[in-house]
Amino acid sequence: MFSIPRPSRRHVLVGGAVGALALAATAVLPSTNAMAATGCAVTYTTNSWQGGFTATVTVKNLGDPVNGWTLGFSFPDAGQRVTQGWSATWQQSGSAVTARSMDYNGSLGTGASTTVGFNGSWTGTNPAPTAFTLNGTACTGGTTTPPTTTPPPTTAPPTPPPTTPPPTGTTPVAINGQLRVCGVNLCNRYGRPIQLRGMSSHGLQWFANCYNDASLDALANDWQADLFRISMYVQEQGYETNPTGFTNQVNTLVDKAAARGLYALIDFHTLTPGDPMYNLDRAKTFFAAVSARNAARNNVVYEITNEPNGVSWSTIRNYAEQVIPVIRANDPDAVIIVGTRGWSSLGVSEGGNSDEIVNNPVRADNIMYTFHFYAASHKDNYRNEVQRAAARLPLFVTEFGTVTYTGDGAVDTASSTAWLDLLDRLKISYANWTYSDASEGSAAFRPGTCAGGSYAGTAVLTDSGNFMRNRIRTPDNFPTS
Ligand code: IDC
Repeated sequence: MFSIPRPSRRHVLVGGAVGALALAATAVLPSTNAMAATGCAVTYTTNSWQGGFTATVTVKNLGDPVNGWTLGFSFPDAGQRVTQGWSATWQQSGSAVTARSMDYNGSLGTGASTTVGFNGSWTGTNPAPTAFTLNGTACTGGTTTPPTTTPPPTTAPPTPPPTTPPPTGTTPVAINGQLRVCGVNLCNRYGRPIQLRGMSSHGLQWFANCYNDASLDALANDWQADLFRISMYVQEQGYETNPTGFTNQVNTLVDKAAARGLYALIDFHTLTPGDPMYNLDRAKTFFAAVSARNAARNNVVYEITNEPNGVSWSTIRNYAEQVIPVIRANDPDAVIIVGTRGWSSLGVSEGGNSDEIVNNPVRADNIMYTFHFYAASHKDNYRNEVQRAAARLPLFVTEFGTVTYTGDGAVDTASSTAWLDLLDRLKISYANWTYSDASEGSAAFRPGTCAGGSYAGTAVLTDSGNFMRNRIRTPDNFPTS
């Protein structure tokens, strides 16, 4: 499913050849050290479409450690512009571009690499830059330790990959592209209803070590998932303790999802307190940042509040009508998902039902409503309400468990199967709680898996993980016309 490249235009430049970059290590080492080894490798990859592109630039330090760096390059075409950068401070003057390191990625040890990126626009042509500098020093390629090193090899640059991409890619995002709500469904770029199936992270503040290239490779390739929900708690040592750090962590995971053709669901994981208004200012700040940063991406879906509880629908609606415009200002076409009353039970867990939403919908387009369930706790009366609501409201199951609402206990196979059969039939998208190795029944991985670093296959899975992997791995049904 993932063997064919996405329909993007890739430029890969490797150090020692065109695009290699020199690290001016002497600028940051003690001035007596004039013998610092310098050198690095750069990979510059673009994903381009008419008028726009996303560039991902990975810098690998092949020389001595540096602490603080400025990357420089020039666009070959005068119409190329950086519109929004991340993981560095980006500036453009004429065709010259600079990216200055941030506090958290300025230190690069020998052999270490860091990835930065930007969204850009272009008018004429969109070629990749061919020369880079770091801290003002032109790239010479490879590792250089003056004055005793041998010159860099003069081998020919590697053959670039073909510049004509295949007509279609096979990842979920390559096939479906920008999503939008049509009627009560989630539709793909062909305007056809689809169902996305995937997994939710656990709290990023606790399980950051579970979300990395290897685990997301397993999610995309072994699980063949479509969707990764990025659960950023706001309280419980989450976002409120370090807004910049958590925002960056979310953005990094959006990039990792995008690199694998997975949709990324950005979950502003409010839980306690249950009143979303408690976090309104934080939500505006957070969503302004992530929507500006990811506006040009087509794989992002925004979930603005996880599980409101103990508050009226009108309060939730009021919150939504304040947060949605913040996102729309930057990212007008993204799908946005609104939590519902009673821990996103459409009101059922607090004695209500979906009529309160149907009668007073959020006044915004291209939105969906959240429904959550835990299969061992929530059964026929909840299923009946979902079936009833699904005829009138676009629903997205952004979180559910195969176990009880505590997140623990045994898998309820019968109820979980009944739920997922229903969601499949109604083409309701879902994300399962959790893609983590938490010591609780809802976690997909056995405790200790994330420290081990190997995620594919069934040996690392719990009962819930096995059940979910089997459900998610079955072929998708994505119409392409
Ligand atoms: C649970 C976690 C658990 C954590 C607890 C409090 O599984 O490890 O201690 O949150 O943060 C939800 C929430 C989700 C809960 C989950 C299971 O969205 O945060 O996770 N649940 O209790 N709603 C219903 C169940």
